[in-house]
Amino acid sequence: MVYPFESPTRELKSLDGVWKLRFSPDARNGKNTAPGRAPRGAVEVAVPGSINEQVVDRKEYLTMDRVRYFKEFYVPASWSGKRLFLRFGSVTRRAVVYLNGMKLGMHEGGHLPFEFEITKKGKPGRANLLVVDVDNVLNETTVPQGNIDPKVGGVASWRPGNLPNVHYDFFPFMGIDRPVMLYTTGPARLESLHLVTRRLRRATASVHASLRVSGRADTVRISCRELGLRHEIRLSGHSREIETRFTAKNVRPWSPQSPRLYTLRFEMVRGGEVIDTYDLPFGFRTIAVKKGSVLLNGKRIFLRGFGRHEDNTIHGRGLSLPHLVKDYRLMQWIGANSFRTSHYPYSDEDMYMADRLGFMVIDEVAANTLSMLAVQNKRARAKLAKNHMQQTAELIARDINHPSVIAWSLGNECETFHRQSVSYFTGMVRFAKSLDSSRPVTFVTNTGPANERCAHVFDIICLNTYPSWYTGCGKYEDIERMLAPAVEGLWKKYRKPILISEFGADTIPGVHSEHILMWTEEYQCAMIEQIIRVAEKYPYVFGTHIWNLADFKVGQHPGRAVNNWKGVFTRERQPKMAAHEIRRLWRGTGRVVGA
Ligand code: GCB
Repeated sequence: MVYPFESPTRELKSLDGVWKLRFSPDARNGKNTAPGRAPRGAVEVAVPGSINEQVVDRKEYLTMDRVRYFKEFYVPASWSGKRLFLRFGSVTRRAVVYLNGMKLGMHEGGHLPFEFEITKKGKPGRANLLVVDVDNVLNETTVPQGNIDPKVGGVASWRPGNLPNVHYDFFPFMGIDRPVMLYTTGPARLESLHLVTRRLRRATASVHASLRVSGRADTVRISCRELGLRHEIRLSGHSREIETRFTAKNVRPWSPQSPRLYTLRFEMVRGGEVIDTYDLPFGFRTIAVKKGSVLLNGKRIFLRGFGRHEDNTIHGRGLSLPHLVKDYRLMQWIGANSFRTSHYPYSDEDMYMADRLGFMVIDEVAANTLSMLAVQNKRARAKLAKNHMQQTAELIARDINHPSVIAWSLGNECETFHRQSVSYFTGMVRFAKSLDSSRPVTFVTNTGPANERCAHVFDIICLNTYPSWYTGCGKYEDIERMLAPAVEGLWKKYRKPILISEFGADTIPGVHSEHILMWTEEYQCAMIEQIIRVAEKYPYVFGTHIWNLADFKVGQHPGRAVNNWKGVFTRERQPKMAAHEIRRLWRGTGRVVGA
């Protein structure tokens, strides 16, 4: 699947807006046929947007249960005879989709797009009814997991009684979180596209392309006007899978300092006529791991940035473009050059912005704090692995062409300290590499060198560590002493580059103390500054990501007051004191406030 950009042959229609919603008991009673029209009593809800913060009823706010969405829309009469597709940017977490009473299919897993061809089912020039059943029911084999009995121990025991019942530290928002689009293509079209810059030397890039096409065409043409590039592939017989190579000359490589993108045009040609056009913004760059360093275009990189969340007031996890623009502005203002999509894939819109603005991204699948103890029997573990692989495959297929993506993260804090996890993650890494061998594969661990068992199967290590917060509470002066054994120990044992991928302090905006106490703004400044200073001394540490860019919503738990307060900005994106301090550190502005 490729992102639906419009083009000379493709038209788009957004189905975003106010939809109808039913917290639908009938669906739960097993009467699972989609009704012909929106029932009376359905409430209104905005799409895209998570449901939870749009409602006021407490039960509805906490819901992870099944709901049913309804949307009436027109397929323009002028689209008659064209191939027609219906695309969801993401639905969290499971969707069953019906059009005009017919089931189109289902999709399992949030945070990733899916689409259906509706050429035969959509009615041009007439009203169409779309019905989407959505649920966020989690168990030990879903990715992420939820409703795990804390008695199994390990990560499942972290937040017993958390409401909603997930053992991790972010609110399990549900709903149609990203744009819904209707779009047309020509009679033949590009189905999928994987481009990898294999070699980039003296401004000449050698690119390997794997394409899948559908429909009748005799030629696929790849071109780039700015580069004077033209490459044609003749289609023979019924072959729809294409492997090809082309060379681009006089290329300016993509980098954070100069995020140069070129428009690559893909045309389906039949009898000399172009019947479908697809334009992809693409950046040429290479990424490699060498000894203790990560190299972009052959040069060592150092990441400065954040773990983030897709989280905003009212929108929940729903895409809000003004918030997205603001988050990038704030990251630029503070001097960040990178982030991790903690703890699930972010929107397409976010990833394209990272390409354009030159951010380096560690792209994480939604495998957050997988409890391996909860899947001790073989069948359950195999089911979890299958879901994990499916989401990894969908993530890689969606994001492989983004120059901003420098690594795949296969999970965050997933009990990699068990012996049984080794075979699980060995298989997972092998699988990811079979889909993309051009990028490093990583994972995020909070396990020290003594207990870590899986790091050897990954290319780089992301370490979450909270010295002076969860350990050595309040002792920010001791950070160097606390950090050293973890960082030096992991390096000695594995000899792989390390990113300090999380560290931080909960900070209530406006709370101060001359004694630099936990939860105050002074404490956040002091501990972040210390960790950055210490981490930057290690030659094999290739970056620091502060937890978190902004405060974010969590479930109910005695350790949290509504939000996780480790943001450097508030949930409304106002800077805390630390934001100014970090800006001074990263941009060398030399002053705490002012331009
Ligand atoms: C972590 C998790 C993250 C939490 C954070 C915290 O290690 O990866 O999801 O929010 O710690 O603040 O406790």
